Amino acid sequence: MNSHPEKHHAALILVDLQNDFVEGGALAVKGGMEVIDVANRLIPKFSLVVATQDWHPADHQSFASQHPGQPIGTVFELHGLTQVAWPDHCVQNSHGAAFVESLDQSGVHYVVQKGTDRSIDSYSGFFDNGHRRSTELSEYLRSRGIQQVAIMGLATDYCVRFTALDAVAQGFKTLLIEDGCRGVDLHPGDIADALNEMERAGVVRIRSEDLLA
Ligand code: VGL
Ligand code: ZN
Repeated sequence: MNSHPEKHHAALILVDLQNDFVEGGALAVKGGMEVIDVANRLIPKFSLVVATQDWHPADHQSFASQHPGQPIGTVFELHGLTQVAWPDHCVQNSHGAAFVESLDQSGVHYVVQKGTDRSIDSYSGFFDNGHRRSTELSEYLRSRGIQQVAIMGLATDYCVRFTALDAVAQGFKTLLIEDGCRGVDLHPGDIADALNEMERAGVVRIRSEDLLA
């Protein structure tokens, strides 16, 4: 399979390249800052670049702080869905929610904000975790003739994983840029499991060099 995107039908999707997910942030992903250079090298290669932005109200119900006695990293049920209790992160208009300063934001054409409804989490850039509401990202991409997406960002085992799985399910040929991703690995093996799950679903695993050649 040819992993080179056809310039006019491919979009780059940058997942959650925000201060809270890199070193020093509230939900820092190990090595998160290392993927910013990968993003900056890829951005000029795509005619369409989309960035997702985790964008929570301060009282978002995925925050452990909203559930006294619920330690960070533990799992609970939230309105019928399994939910990890996260530290407060990516609060709307906070520094943590802003894109990493060194990211070439001038090359980003469209920002998808997600996780804005306090009652449900939204790992994917396409739908909330219950697939109850769409962000209309699919429609946005299709209306621009996009048939293929290349995805990278943070975190491999959460927002990247669900964005890629939804992209495939929405009918996009979906490439995962592995060296452009870092994961949480709350339980060791979560990152490897996420990569395998994406591959089984039809996601094609590539490296940034494959797109830069
Ligand atoms: C994410 C946990 C909570 C992510 C967002 O970007 O992967 N993970 N919110
Ligand atoms: Zn979040």
